[in-house]
This record gives sequence, structure tokens and C-alpha cells, in this order.
Amino acid sequence: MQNQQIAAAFNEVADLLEIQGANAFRVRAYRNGARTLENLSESVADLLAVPGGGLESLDGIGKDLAAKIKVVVETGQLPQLEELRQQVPHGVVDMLRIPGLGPKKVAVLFKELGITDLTQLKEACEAARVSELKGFGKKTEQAILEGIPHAMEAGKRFLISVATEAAEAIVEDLKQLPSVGQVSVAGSCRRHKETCGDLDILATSDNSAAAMDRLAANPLVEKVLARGDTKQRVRLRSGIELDLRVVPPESYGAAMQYFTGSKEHNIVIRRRAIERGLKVNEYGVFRGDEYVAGQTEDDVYAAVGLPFIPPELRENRGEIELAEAGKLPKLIEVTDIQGDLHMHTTASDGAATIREMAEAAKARGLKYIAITDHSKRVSMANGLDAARLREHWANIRKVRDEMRGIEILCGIECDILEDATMDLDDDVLSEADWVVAVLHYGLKQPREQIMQRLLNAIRNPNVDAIGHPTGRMLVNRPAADIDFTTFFKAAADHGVMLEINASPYRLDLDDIQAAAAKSHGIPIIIDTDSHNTNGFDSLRYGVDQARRAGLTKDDVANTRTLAGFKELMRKK
Ligand code: DGT
Ligand code: CA
Ligand code: CA
Repeated sequence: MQNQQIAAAFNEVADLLEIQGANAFRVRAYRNGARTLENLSESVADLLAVPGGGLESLDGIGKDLAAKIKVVVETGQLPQLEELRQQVPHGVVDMLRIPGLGPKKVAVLFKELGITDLTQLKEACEAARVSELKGFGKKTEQAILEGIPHAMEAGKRFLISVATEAAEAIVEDLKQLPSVGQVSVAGSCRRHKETCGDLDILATSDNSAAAMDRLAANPLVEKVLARGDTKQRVRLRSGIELDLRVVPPESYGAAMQYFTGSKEHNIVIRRRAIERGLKVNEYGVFRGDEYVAGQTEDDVYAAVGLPFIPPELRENRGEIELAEAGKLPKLIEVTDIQGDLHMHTTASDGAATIREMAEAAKARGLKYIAITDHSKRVSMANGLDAARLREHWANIRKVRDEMRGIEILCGIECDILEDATMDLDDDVLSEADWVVAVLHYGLKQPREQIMQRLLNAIRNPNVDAIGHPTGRMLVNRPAADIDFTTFFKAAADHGVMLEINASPYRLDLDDIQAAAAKSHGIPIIIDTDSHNTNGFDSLRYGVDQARRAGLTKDDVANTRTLAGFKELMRKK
């Protein structure tokens, strides 16, 4: 699905250039290129692989854009876009989410009125300053005002990968400061929620000003929004906002406990404190005015009669009762994973060859992988028909025979079609080592149809697992309407595994669904769905989702050796 991502990047470049007032031809070139990619039936990765390209000859794609596409396919990033994002304040881009406000009008608001975010825009509209601008008028001003709440809502939450990468970079940077002792991320990011509203970082220091100066000078920071004696709020260039709180060492554990949340979890902790004649807040645990604990989280939990509770479980969904009874699960860890059962190669829409993917997986310590390219229905991703699939498997076997230290299964990610049949016939599916069945199209069908499709796939004796079961894309595509009780029961009855797809755009199953799947005794697999060799980096996010579901190593099938894993497969 890389075409769509590159098209989106080109459109964003065009928006940013237009806001900057760049040459109209240049802007149009990016928009034309984006449109061509959106409508392209072959994958760009494939076209690139053909000697002589083919890419450059497409309408709207010249040498320049072809080179840029190559960079995105190879590195997953477009440096020019990163640069532009640094130049144009994120809040200015947010204004594009208001219906009727295109880049040209946004540029005027930015340049003439100096407006750099939605709050300032609201104020300017309310003060009737916008309607005085050329080309705006009263009606437009009113429409903008009405569009602001939606635009604010849409930009509110960030993918865990975006939040985590920023948080880790900032924590690392603060650690460089000699006056800073401990530093850690707290809040939803530490709980590894799938999206974060903002970042919360805690540091210990006797020189809070130095820590705040250091943060303000970080190149990731766009703007300091507020600064007090011990707290600073900044906005990063990515748009996510971040609170830094500087606390004394004796309060660090209490502050970590308090600001990690969740709020629902903390309410119960506070109640337990009161029952024991104590008070817990972000400064410590107190009996009357006397400080009794707070240096570590362990101490805080011990004061309320509990063992340390892993942050991923702190949602008041039963973890406190388990902790009380000494029955907290020993949560799965990234290093427990031995195999990855969902990934793509250049045979469909991946960027790397079978061998490159296998080498990369091996370098990361995986012992086995399944290559699962797309089936033919996904023509945009160059999906495979039976003949191409058999040829692909022959190539996989060749690599498998040549390589030591990693096993490779001949797999397929087979679409479950809108009419509830499988995209490939049983004769070819029965030859696979491993079949992941998935919904890609028709996700908006009514529940009965969606269930018919899932149940048919589960009953198919060749299907080993259902991949990204709900089909949701975080932030922008809702899940299919699934009757989970029926779904889980069927998967359990037929010995079909269910996936936690580790892509930070998906994280599907989610935490609650994965916990329910476990309770039905269904083996869970955590897969990266890698489309290039960097894709394996996402494994941590899938494991974090599993931890939030309370899963242990034993609950996850691909923590087993290949032999152990195959035993689970054979239970079908
Ligand atoms: P987010 O940012 O929406 O993804 O979620 P959090 O959990 O990071 O929430 P945030 O940033 O508003 O606050 C960080 C933590 O601080 C939160 O998880 C618990 C704690 N906290 C914030 N406000 C309150 C409150 O009113 N009561 C209690 N007990 N804790 C709070
Ligand atoms: Ca937060
Ligand atoms: Ca916060």
C-alpha cells in the first residue's frame, strides 16, 4: 500500500510549498505526481525494480519525482518533507483541516495576520480580523469559526510510534545534562497506549531551569507554550505537546506513579491510601504532614499494600485485584518472540527481496519467518495469482535451502473477498506452509456479511490465522463491525490463530479484544507485517499491545520454537 503513502507525502509537500508561496508549477508537479500514484495499479516498488524504471515514463512523474519515490521506498522517508515540516509551524498545517481553507488562504492568514495555530485563528475570527482580509469576507469567517472545533478534535491524538520516538529522543537528550538525575516518560506513552494525547516527561534535578532550557533548545521543539518554576509545556514540530515536570528525588517515584496514570487506576490507589490513614499525591505518600514514602514507585505501591504493577496494566481493569491476590501475570517481552509470520517482499508490495527480509529477520534474532505476500485481489499491491504464487514459493524454498540459522515458511496473505469466498482456490492454499486470511475490501459491509466472511475463512481447513482481524487503521479508518463472541468462539473451535498486527498504524487486535481472545484459549500471534527491512522495528509495539492485554509468553504462539509452533498449527 506504499503508493498511497507516497501520494500522501507528495500532497503534503505540495501543501507546504503552497503555504510558503512557492512557484505554482512546482506545487502542481507534486499534486499531479500524487494523483498518478493514487490511481496506479502496479506498486511503485515493483516499477522501481524493473531495469529502466517505467516509473519516469508515467504521466506526472519525471526524473525528479522518480528519484524521490526511490528514496521513500528505500528509506521510508522523504527528506524534503521533513525539512518543510521544520519550516512551516505545525499549527499552520492544522488549519488545512478546516473545510474551505486551502493552502492559499492559510498562507494569507499566516503571513498577513501571523496566525500560527487554531487557537489564534479562533481569536482572530472572533475579533472580526479575518473578514477584513482580501478574499475572505464575513461568510468565510463564520464558516472558519464553525470548522475549528472539528479541526482541533482531529489533530488530538498521535500514534504510539510517533509519541515514543519523540519521547525517547528527548529523554536521551535530558540525560546528557549533568544536573539531571533520573528522567523518564510517564503518561499514556509509558502505558504504551496505541495513541497518545500528549507526552509527559519527568526529571529529577536541583536545577529545573537548566533542564527546561535544555528542552527548549532541543531541535524537536517548535515552541515553548508555558513555563513555570518546575513545569514547562512545549509543542514539538510533529504537533504533539509535551509536559516536562522537574521534581526532587524524594518525590520521583510518587510523581511517576501519579503522572503515569491512568486516572482511573490512580483513583483506586488514592482510595486504598485513605483506607490506610495515608494520603498519596505527586509529591509522596504522607501520614498527616509526615512524608513516609515516594522515592520509588515500588515504595508507593508497597505503602498501599500492593506489589509494583506494570504500567501497561494500569487502567483499573482488574489489575489491582490481581496485584492484591499476588496473581499479576508475567507479561510477555520483545525478546520472547522467536518468529514473525506476516511480511511482504518485492513479489507484491514490499521493498526487499526474500533473502533481504530473511537476513534482516535473522540479524534481529528471529528463528523463523513466514513470507506472506498479497493475493491477487489486491491488484494495487501487485497481489499474486496461483501461478505466480507457486513460482514465488519455489524461490522462497531456494533461499531457505541456502540459508542457515533461520527457517522460512512459504506463506500467503490471502484476501477474504466481499462475497465471503477466498481469493485463491483451495488447491493452491493447501500447498502453503502458512495461510493468513484477511479482510481488505468491503470493510463497511453490515455485520452479517462481515461475519459470514470471517466464519467462512475460519472454517476453511487451509487457513491458519486471521490477520489484522478488524481492518481498522488508527486515527483514520474504523474497524469492521464484528460480533466478537461468535468470532472468538469459531476461531477457538477451529484452532485458528488470531493476530496482533504490530504495525503502529493498525495494532489490530487491540488490547481488550486480545484479552478476550486469550480467555477463549485462542493462540495469539504478534506479527510485524513488514514491507521493508525496517518494518521489524514495529515488533515492540505489537508486544506492548499484548502486554496491555495481560498476555504472557505462553499466550503467544510465536514465542515457541518452530517445532512448538507447528504443534499448535497441527491442532486444527
Ligand atoms: P493522554 O495524554 O490523553 O494520552 O493520556 P494520559 O494518561 O497521558 O493523560 P494526561 O496527559 O492528561 O495526564 C497524565 C497522567 O497524569 C494521567 O494518566 C494521570 C495523571 N492525572 C492527570 N490528571 C489527573 C487527575 O485529574 N486526577 C488524577 N488522579 N490523575 C491525573
Ligand atoms: Ca499524556
Ligand atoms: Ca499531560
